[in-house]
Amino acid sequence: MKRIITHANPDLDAIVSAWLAQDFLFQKDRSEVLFVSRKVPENLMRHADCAVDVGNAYCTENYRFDHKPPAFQDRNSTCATRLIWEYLLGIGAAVSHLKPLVEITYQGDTHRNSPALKQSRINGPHAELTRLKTEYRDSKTIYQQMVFWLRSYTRDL
Ligand SMILES: [Mn+2]
Repeated sequence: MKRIITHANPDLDAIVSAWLAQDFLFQKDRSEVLFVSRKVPENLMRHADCAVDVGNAYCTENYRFDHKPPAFQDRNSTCATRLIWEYLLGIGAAVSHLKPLVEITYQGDTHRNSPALKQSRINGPHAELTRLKTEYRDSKTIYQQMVFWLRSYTRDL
């Protein structure tokens, strides 16, 4: 069982990057996502097969995909979702159609603004995550529901 870690109370960047790890990086391997404190305990970090949007490290060989310092000086220069997506593109995974999702996730994570982001907050992934957070408290449940939604949403991209 591969273990992916990200932060508790996940935002869209944490959710999409963890989902990319599950469905496209580990695909045939069974994997689970653990939601941990943003200050990741050392032993959890060491034993994770992949870390997204936590850990402050960017190292593709170890599947560490965080965009916060010291990994990147400016955390807004990229996001965890974009980092793992670019890595997957590089190894030939079938993820190029996910570019619009990666773009709005990045814009939302870095407080940019665009018509696509506004639309996402109306009826796209941002809206769905906000809705799920009013319905559920538990990170794991919110994540699982969001994964179902993402799988069907990205079928039409
Ligand atoms: Mn992020």
